[in-house]
Amino acid sequence: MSLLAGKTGIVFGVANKRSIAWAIAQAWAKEGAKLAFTYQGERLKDNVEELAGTFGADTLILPCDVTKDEDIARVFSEVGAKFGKLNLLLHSVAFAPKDALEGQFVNTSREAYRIAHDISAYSLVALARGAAPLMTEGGSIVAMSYYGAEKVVPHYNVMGVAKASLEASTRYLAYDLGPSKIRVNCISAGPVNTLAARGISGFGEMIKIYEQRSPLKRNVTNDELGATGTFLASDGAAAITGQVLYVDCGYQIMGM
Ligand code: NAD
Ligand code: 0WE
Repeated sequence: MSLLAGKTGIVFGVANKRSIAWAIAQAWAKEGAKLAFTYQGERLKDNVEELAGTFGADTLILPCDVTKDEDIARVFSEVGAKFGKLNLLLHSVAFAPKDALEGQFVNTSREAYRIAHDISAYSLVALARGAAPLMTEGGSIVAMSYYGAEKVVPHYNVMGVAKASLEASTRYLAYDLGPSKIRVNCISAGPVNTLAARGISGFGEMIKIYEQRSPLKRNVTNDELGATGTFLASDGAAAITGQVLYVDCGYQIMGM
């Protein structure tokens, strides 16, 4: 039962083995998808080559800073040359300058606001536009969001506003690309202890709060995010587009 046999995909956002992107990539590969990977810069090259290399020496691994149009263009040109077509795209990329996640939201600088939105939200639009011409059989685009998009999570600040933009962009992209049978959805994940979460003061407390208050009384696992990623990529989700799926042990339904 290989759900993604014959499908090709590209994964943006692997930094290390804890990355949500790596969990979803492994799940996609296990179901038979053939994957290409990108990494943000030289700093992460060795990490990604070591991880993605486990799928075979001929795995396509390319640098891509999502703030650079020329990087994005080169990635899709090389993916087109290698695969001929594309079925799946994972967007698992976010960044805001550290100081914007520490003080008050009211003090967000114009530059921090711009950077957070460029990397964390606009990049989905740019990647979808690059991928669409290769998604000749239709496709599934999946992006990662967080509850701070809809409710105030102290210190998430400008990232919450950028995630709201990511989720709205998901709906507009779903509308534009629907006629081409390209679906676009977000997974809104509960907190996961990754590189992007480490060093965030109070993150440990947040994990405990989910354990206490979520209906399932625990936190989401990377494997569960992989499984939802596989579902959204598969034909089982053929009629699901423009949605935000909460993979958070039910935390989002609670009023208190
Ligand atoms: P991570 O640090 O492993 O992944 C973040 C990725 O973003 C890294 O691979 C980094 O290289 C990439 N990135 C940042 N700037 C980039 C740029 N300019 N160009 C290309 N890539 C760039 O952390 P993660 O927790 O796996 O985060 C992945 C996604 O999941 C993010 O969108 C994040 O907001 C989302 N998310 C995380 C959590 C959590 O608690 N960890 C919860 C919900 C959603
Ligand atoms: O999306 C995220 C984190 C994304 C992120 C993390 C960093 C840390 C290092 C974006 N930019 C940066 N910039 C850095 O310099 N999450 C969902 C995880 C997260 O981050 C929080 C959270 C949660 C949850 C920040 C404050 C409060 C809660």
